[in-house]
Amino acid sequence: MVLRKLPGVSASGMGLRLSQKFVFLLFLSGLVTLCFGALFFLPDSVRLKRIFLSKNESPAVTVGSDNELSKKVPVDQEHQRTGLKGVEAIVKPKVSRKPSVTHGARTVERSVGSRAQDEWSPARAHEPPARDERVTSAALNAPHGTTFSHETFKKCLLKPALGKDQGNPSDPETLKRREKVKEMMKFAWDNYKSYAWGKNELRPLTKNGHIGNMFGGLRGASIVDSLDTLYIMGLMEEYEEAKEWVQNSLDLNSNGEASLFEVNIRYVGGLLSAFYLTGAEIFKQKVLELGEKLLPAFNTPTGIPRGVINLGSSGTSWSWGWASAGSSILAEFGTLHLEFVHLSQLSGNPVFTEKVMNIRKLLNKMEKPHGLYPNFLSPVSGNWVQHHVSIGGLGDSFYEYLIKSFLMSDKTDEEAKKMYYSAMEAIETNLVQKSPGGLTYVAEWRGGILDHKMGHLACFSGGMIGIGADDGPVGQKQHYLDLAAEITHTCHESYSRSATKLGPEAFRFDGGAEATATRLSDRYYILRPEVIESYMYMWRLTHDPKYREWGWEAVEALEKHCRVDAGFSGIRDVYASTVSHDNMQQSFFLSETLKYLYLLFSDDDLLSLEDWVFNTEAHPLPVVRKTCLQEHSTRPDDGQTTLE
Ligand code: DMJ
Repeated sequence: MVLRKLPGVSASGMGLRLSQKFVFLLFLSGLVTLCFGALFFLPDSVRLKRIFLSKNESPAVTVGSDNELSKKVPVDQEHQRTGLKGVEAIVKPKVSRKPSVTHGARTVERSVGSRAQDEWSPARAHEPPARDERVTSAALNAPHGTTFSHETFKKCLLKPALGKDQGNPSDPETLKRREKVKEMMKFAWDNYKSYAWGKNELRPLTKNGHIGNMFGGLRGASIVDSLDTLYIMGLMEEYEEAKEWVQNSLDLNSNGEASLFEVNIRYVGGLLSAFYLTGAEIFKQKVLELGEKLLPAFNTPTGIPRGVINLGSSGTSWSWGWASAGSSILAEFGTLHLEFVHLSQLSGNPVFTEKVMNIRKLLNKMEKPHGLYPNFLSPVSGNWVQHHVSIGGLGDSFYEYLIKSFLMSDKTDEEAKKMYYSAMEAIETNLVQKSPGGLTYVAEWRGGILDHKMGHLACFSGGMIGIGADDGPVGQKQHYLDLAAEITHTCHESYSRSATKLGPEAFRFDGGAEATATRLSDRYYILRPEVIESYMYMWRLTHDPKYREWGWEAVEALEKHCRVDAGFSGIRDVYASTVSHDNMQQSFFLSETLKYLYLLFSDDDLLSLEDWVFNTEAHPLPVVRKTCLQEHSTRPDDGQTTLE
């Protein structure tokens, strides 16, 4: 618009008439309002909103009414809950990295992982938290409580960690078997060292290293996962190499996208147990530094962490692209408790325990369909997202951590105990089945409909139910021991019904199947530990020699089918007598499978179950005896941990 002075028209100072000025100002203010408003409709408006609305000023609505979540939740998040803007508004941009290298229906990338995750595919669900939302090193090192003394801790163990004689079994046949397992560990380690040192895993066929993308740029997963196994096996030279690598080369300043769950169970768990077993200060330093980096994942409206976190300075977190509607996974956010309680114990900083207690409280209060815990939960609204329930993948280690939290608290954590036994009751009522052939199994539940399948991952439950047998409702001990034995028997059947005597990834009990895989895509075995894990616990609980026999069958099968020139490899089809290898030596093979086998052939006082609980990656964490620790810490002769 051109503004000119018109003849005969009075004009004010700037040469404009009053009405022209008014129109101009009106136009200008309209333009400004429009531009400002438009910013809020752009897809990536969160950052701008942050500039204009401080965290505390977020407009809020009330979500729910009868639980802890009945509090202020920013409108953006409410939109996700009500679908006003749609889930996509929150989870965009959706990065969906589909697995690339397939063998069967899965890939190494996809199946590397865990009971908790099936695919690596984070969806960016949240902007980075502001820097000041992070817990700073200063806060972490603040004098929150007492300084942890390793000497005091050792006095509170009922038995020496490694037993009176390193767990040496008196029976020569068992000793021979134990030596064989030790040799397997040395072979796996030596090959990792020769061909993949510093990488996350060994590729034993191609003789190189694998990094993958689960650990956000962290390296040396096989080293950190092996520390305690090497130590308890007395492979001291190898343990020293591993320790030196942690000291000089474990770089925690990585900047990639990591699975919170995987980093926690392997790195945090591995470093914690290495510290407790050896007292070497370096492990404590590293684990506290790493623990701090995980805290931003909890910056969600509910405090339920997202699955993927950037370990760099941004602390950005995401939900998995494959998880429904930006949800978090039960087995991921429910598998932090043991490690986080120990992070608080070592640092004196209660923040770690607070984070996991918040998760616990929230889950405890929520309404549960038939008393069951579905696998997907929104970290924004705190509501269940889907009604899929499983004691295998996606759900499993949540239940494991309930009973182990109780045991690790020296049986004082009543809330964990109550939640565990109620969950067990619901699982027994709704999921536990008997096949026509008389095999007991735990089915999956999809909104009330049973899927008659059991995953290899679910086979850990034999051991879990076994260790929980003592403390259940009165008169239930034998019942739980029987159930544990029946499930372990079923899992053994899934091994013995295959050509290789190794078990498939999932087996079914429908269409005439009894503990066998019916789909090609379920036939692989990736050196997983769960079945052997249950043998180990059932041996310790019952001393029935069949568990050692079953363990030995597994050793022979591993030697025959999985051992290759340069390490151990998973196989693609357990039913084929001529095997095809997947070229991956998983880090959990060293951390779990071989450790559980070694313990199976050792005396019970090697890592006694009275003193230790194993995290879900088989890293032993000590029972916390608060009263004992306090009593000893007041005595002057108790030293602090020393630098090694
Ligand atoms: C391990 O990383 C852990 O046991 C996890 O809980 C499940 N998946 C693997 C082993 O199968």
